[in-house]
Amino acid sequence: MKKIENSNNFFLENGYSIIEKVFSTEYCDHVINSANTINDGNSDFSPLMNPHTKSNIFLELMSDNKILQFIEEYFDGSAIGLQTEFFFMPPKTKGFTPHQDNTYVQADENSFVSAWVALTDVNEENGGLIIWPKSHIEKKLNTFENLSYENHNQDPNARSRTTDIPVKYKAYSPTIAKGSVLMIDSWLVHASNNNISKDFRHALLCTYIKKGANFRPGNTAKRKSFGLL
Ligand SMILES: O=C(O)CCC(=O)C(=O)O
Repeated sequence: MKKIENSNNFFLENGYSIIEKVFSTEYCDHVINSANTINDGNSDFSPLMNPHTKSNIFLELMSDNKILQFIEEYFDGSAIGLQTEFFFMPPKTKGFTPHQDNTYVQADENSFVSAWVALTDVNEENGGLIIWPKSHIEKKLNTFENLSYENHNQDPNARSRTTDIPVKYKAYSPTIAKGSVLMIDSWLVHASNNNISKDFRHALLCTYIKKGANFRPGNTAKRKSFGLL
């Protein structure tokens, strides 16, 4: 395993890391307002795919120095953007089933990472993420069809399959403060809780690829790499 002399060691060992308070409350609210403007009063709150193509604020957020420093140290090279997805997650929305992002992206090893930005305080009740620390060590795990397929206001691929997780890995549902960022290894198994609260759970998923690395564009996400600011 690659040795890095700082906080990235925790990420390498555990497959995740939380960068606390990267964005202010005001900035998070500004991002949410921009997403609401793009959604234009629509009563369908399915996630917005690639909102960075509609408003520069998403590209600006994604180009944050603290996040980029973390990622470029991990890549040992330059990072470029791959995808953004904004989640409204209104009350009663079901969460994602357990998955590994690289099952879909099929990127080269150590060349792809996700930054999941909490735009509201998140917890087990309101749709916060569930992670299986250290499960990234397994690389690609088997998946199977999820029979209780239901995904109103959700990504079309959120609940169609699930992952066979070895029992030695234990689920952990971190509380994440508004403006903090969960960094996710491309093979870390993760999911999200159902939102059983009375509030929307806003979050922005940003994915990054190492410059020059291979990846699969995908039929729903339509990934196309792009430069950061
Ligand atoms: O925001 C969520 O509920 C889950 C997002 C996620 O896991 C993903 O897009 O890979």
